[in-house]
Amino acid sequence: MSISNYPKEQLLTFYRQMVKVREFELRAINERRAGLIPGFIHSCVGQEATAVGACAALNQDDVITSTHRGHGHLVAKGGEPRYMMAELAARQTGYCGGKGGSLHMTDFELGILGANGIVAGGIPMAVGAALAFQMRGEQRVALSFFGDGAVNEGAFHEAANLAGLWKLPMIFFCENNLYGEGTPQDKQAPVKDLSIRAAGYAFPGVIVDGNDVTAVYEATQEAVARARAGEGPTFIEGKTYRYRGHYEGDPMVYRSPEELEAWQERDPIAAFRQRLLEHKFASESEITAVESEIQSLLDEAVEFAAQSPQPTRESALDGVYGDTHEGRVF
Ligand SMILES: Cc1ncc(C[n+]2csc(CCOP(=O)(O)OP(=O)(O)O)c2C)c(N)n1
Ligand SMILES: [Mg+2]
Repeated sequence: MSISNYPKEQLLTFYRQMVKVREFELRAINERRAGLIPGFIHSCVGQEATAVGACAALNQDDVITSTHRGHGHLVAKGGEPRYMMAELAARQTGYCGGKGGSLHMTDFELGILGANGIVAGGIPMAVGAALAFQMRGEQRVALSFFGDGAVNEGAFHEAANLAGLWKLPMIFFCENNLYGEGTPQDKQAPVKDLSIRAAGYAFPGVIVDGNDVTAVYEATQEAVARARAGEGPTFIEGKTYRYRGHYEGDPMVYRSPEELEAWQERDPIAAFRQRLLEHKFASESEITAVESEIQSLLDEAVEFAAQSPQPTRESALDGVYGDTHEGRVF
C-alpha cells in the first residue's frame, strides 16, 4: 500500500515509536556506562522497524514473546520506558520488581509474555498461548519475535510443527540481522531465506524489508488476518541489521565497517523521516516536536529509575515459584 493511503496520525505514531525504541536503547547504553545499569545489554539499534511495524498490527490483548534483544519489542507493544529503565537499573519500581533485568521484562496486561535469555525459548511459549486462544475460542493472536540463530534450534522446529498441524493463531516473526553472536548466517544455515522453512510445516513464509516500517506492518496485518480467520500461522522474515555489537562491549571483529555503513545508509528511521517530509505528511517542526517529546519522556524515565529504591533483602523470594508479580495473570 502506498504511504499516501495511511492516515497522517498513524504515520506519525510509527515514527514516534521508532524514535522511542532507538532513544531508549541509546539512553540505556549511556546509563550502563555511567553506572546506573548493571548487567548486559543487547541493543536493537538499527532494528526498530520490525518491532514497531509488527506490534502496530496487533491488539493490546494479542500477545508477544521476545528475546535477549527485546527492548524494542516491549516499547512497541506499549511498555513504559520508566518501568523498563527501572528494571534495567534493578529497582523495585521496574517491571519485575528489579529482579529480572533486561532478559526477563514482562507485562501481562500489555500482552508481553516476556523477554527471554534462551535463544528460541519464547517460541514454544507463544505457541502455547496460541493454543490456549484456540481452545477457548478467543480471537486473539500470539506473535513470537526471534532471530536468525533461533531458526536453527530444535525449539523452533517443534513449535512450528504443532502450530502448523493445529492451525494455531500464531505468527513466527524472524528478525534476520545476518548474525547469531559473531557467526554470519551463511556459516550457520544452508539456506539464505529462513522463511522457506515454513513450507516444511505447511504454512506460508514471507520475506519483508525489515527496515521499512509500513512493509512490516502490512505483512503482519495479513498474517494477523489469517490467524484470526482460523487459517493458521505465518512465518515473516524481516531482513534487517543491528548496528551495535551483539552485546555492549562486543569488539565486532567478525564484520567489516563497510558492511555496517551500507546498512546505516538504509536506516529505518532516517529513511522514514525523509518519506514523511517528501510526501508532506509532516513538517520539519512537527517531526522535531515528536523527537523532543521522546527526549523528555526518556529524561523522566532515567530520573524515575535513578530515584527508585533497590529491592529489599526481605523480598528476595517474592515472585518466585509461580507467584505472579503484583497478582497479574494473562
Ligand atoms: C539455547 C541458547 N543457546 C545459546 C545461547 C547464547 N546466545 C545468546 S544470543 C545468541 C545468538 C542469537 O542469535 P539470533 O537468534 O540471530 O539473535 P540476535 O542476537 O541476532 O538478535 C546466542 C548463541 C543462548 N542464550 N541460548
Ligand atoms: Mg541474528
